[in-house]
Parts: sequence; structure tokens; C-alpha cells
Amino acid sequence: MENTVSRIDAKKALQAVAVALIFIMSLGVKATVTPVEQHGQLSILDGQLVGSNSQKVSLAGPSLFWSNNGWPGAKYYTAQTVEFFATQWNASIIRAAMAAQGEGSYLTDPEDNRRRVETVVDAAIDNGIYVIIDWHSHHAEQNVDRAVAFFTAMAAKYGQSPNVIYEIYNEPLRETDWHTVIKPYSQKLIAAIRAIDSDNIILVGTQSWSQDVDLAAQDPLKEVDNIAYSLHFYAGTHKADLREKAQVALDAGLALFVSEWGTVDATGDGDIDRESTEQWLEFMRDNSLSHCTWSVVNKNEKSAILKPKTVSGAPWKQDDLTENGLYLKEIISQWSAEVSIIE
Ligand code: IDC
Repeated sequence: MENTVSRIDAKKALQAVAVALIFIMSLGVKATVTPVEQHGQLSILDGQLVGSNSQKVSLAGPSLFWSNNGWPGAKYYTAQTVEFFATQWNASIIRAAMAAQGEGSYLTDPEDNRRRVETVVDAAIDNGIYVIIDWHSHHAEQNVDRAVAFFTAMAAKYGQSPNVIYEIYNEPLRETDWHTVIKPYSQKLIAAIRAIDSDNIILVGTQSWSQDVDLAAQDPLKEVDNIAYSLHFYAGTHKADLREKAQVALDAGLALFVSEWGTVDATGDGDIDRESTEQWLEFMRDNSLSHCTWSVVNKNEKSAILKPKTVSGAPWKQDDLTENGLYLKEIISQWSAEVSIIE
């Protein structure tokens, strides 16, 4: 009798050890396989973002706010912010929206803004996630030489790193013509980057605040590899008609990348439109699009992820997050699991 009991106990103990071991190993696997270790060098294959094994990749994460000196987003360009989103939100990408217009931007204060971007890029590399270096401007064609010099420096410093994605023009305005202004600007920037970095992804902004991807499809860039076109939407304002434009571009074989989107109106404010957001999420899942959402800031506007009272740095508690922050956390933290189930 005693023997039976001790055999059962021993078996139970062994089982418990095995479960504990599997649990510890799974923690180890999770902690060691980062998104960049998993996907490696990204490229565009037949209009789709893929990893080094040619598997489809769909990344998700937040966009930082404008980086201007003195603006409310600048204080969040820290290593702690990047680590927070990588580890607490399971983000596979983060976007540094480097201000390239107006007071306190890279145009007036290049060292401060470049330092902020580099802090974020270095932290993304440390955390094994992808990072977008975005020239956040609505008038990039007015400062082509500055943009060329900046991206040349970024390519020289980070071109060897698979983590880095270049976004050369956030949002050209509606009146900024694709054919005669944006396309030639993009060709110059792409040539400057490709002179140093032969393969990292380059995101090209499109006419009308990066919405007219259908216009780009009529006259795409030729003889350049690993280019994706930016598609931006704000769910409260943009609905099925913008998805139709996106579908035209996808059908024409363009790779699209949602480098910025919001759950609210295009103003960055207004109510969260969950119904429209869910439709957009389905569209992005179906087409395996990658996306970054607006934005990491504590400004008093509905798209802000942090409450106005949240002035300290990361890590943040649930109570520091706005309604939008909580919703986006749910979306981003589940994204890679959802996408892999679909595939
Ligand atoms: C908005 C900010 C807002 C700021 C404004 C300045 O949310 O606080 O006053 O910029 O221009 C974009 C832009 C992004 C905008 C965002 C919301 O890329 O810079 O941020 N938006 O309007 N495109 C569509 C919407």
C-alpha cells in the first residue's frame, strides 16, 4: 500500500516537473525568438512583404508622435518606450515619426531630432523588432537635399541592420502630383539609399495624404526592388471607397504598407469607430498588410495612446492608457497569433 502511494506520488511529481520544464522552455523560446530573428531580412516578393524564408510577413505596432522639440511626443523617443511595446504589447514594429517640417523639427534642430530617432532605432535593434524611420512631412519635395543627406546618413549607419525600414515621405498633400512631384522625389531618395543599402524596404508616400495608391499603380516606380507604397487610413473618416482604391493597387501588383492608421477621424480626434476599424483590420489581415497605429503621445486627442496625466516614461500601467490605448493594445498584442492562424 505504502509503495503504491509513493509510486503515485513520484509519478505526480515527475509530471509536475515535466509541466514546469515545458513551461520554462516555452518562456525561453518566447523570450529568445524575436520578430527579427523569426523573419530576418525583409523583402517584397510578388507584391507581398516576406521574410528571409519567403513566408508572408504582417507586422503590427505603434507609431510615435511628431518628434519636434517641445511637442508632447518628443519625450517618448526612449529605449524604455520601445522595450515596453516590444515586451508588453508584443509589437513587432515601431515607427519613429521624425518631424521634418516646422519649428523644432529636423529642419531647424537636426541634432536633437536625429538623436531621438537613433535612440528608437538602437532600442528596436536591441529588442529584435522592426523600426520605420519616417520623414514626417507634408512638403518633403521642398527640402530634397536635406532628405537625401538624412537618409544617406541613416543608410550608412543602419543599412546592414535587417530591422530598419525607410519611409521617405509621410504624406504628400492632395495637390502634390504623383507623376511630376512625388515620383521624381522618390526616385532621388531611393537612388541615394540604394547607393549604400541594396535591400532594406523603402516606403513611398502617395498623393492625398498617402491614400491615392491607385494613382501610383497607374505609373509605378520601375527597376527598383523592395519598395512598398504607403496606404494611410483613419477609420472614422475612411471607409470602403478607400479600400477599393487599395484593392486596385493590390490587383495591379503593388505592395502596400499601412505605415500609419487611426481608429478615429483623420483629424486625430473624434470618437473611436470600432465598426469601421474592424472592417479595416479584416482587410489588412486578408491581404497580410503590415501596420503602425497613431500614436504614442499623451496629448488631449482621441488617437493618443496615453492619458494626458501620463507624463512619466515607460513602463506604463493599464490605467495610464486611454480608451484608444486599451483597444490598440488588444489589436497589436494579438496580431501575430491571429495572422498565423489565418495562414
Ligand atoms: C496630427 C496630430 C495632431 C497635430 C497634427 C499636426 O494628431 O495632434 O496637431 O498632426 O499636423 C496624419 C498625419 C499625422 C496627423 C494625423 C492626425 O500623418 O501627422 O497627426 N494624421 O491628423 N495623416 C492623417 C491623419
